[in-house]
Amino acid sequence: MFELPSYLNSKREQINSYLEKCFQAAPESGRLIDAMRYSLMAGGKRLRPVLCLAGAEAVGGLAENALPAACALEMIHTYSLIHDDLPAMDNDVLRRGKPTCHVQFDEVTAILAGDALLTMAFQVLSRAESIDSDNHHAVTWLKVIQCISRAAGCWGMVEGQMRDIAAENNTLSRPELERLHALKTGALIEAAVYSGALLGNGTSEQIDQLETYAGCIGLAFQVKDDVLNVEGDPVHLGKGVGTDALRQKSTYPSLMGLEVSKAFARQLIEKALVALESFDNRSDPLRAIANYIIDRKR
Ligand code: GRG
Repeated sequence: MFELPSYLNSKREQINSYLEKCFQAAPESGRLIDAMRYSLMAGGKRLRPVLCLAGAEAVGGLAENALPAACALEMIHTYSLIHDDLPAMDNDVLRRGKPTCHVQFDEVTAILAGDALLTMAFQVLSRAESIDSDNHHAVTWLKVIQCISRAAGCWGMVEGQMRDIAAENNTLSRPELERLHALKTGALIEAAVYSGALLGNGTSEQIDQLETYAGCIGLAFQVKDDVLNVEGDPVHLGKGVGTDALRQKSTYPSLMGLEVSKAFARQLIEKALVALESFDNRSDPLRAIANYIIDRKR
């Protein structure tokens, strides 16, 4: 039977050692690199890179071929957390169970560490080593770069963040909230599964199904995040709770209540599992991750 904890451990090891390698290649050492490594290696769940590797495996490809994309996604995600925690945005002091980057270092260093992680992601994505002699892989990598850059920027996460900030002290309608989250959190999660499937040489039918899967788990992830912000344990979460209510943010629990939010997240996961029905047991990790997203405590 498939065991998610050992799968997650082995994939996290692979991801962490690749991330370490990226830093060994860095020409400089010092405060900027220290701040980048501090946040990147602070013990996140590695959900996006694991999804990328699992996406490659689900379509019959090798996880290893998707490692640069997986690690680039984690760099982009970490940059977004560093910037999100800044005084100008959420002004949070705790992240991944540790002082946030600007608290540990200072604001200027945190801004630059975020900028440098975002840039490093594209350096890793465009590595010449990933390209074969007939350039077939170059086309695939260009598609991956296109999809990840769309998801990270004004077609995705950054626009979602802008809407999130604009929505403070305002009540959003459910479609507005759904769109905000699809951009802020969903886009990068979708890009993770999609780029993994591309690098695993998935067929267009497989990729279509995986896009449905990813859309559902991306939203479920956010609904669960909102639920954890109401009833989670700060020790497990490694960050504060109750902050959404304090900031008067529109969230799923504030819009539809806690129990309805949990039922909604469960429905989304069921829909995600239906999208995987035509896949064989190589997609078991994706199935297990879908359930983990709503059962998680952090
Ligand atoms: C600053 C451009 C910019 C974007 C920030 C993603 C984001 C946009 C902000 C994070 C704020 C937040 C709490 C969003 C809710 C969902 C989310 C992304 C949670 C953090 O992701 P996890 O749970 O974190 O995967 P770890 O630490 O495990 O990687």
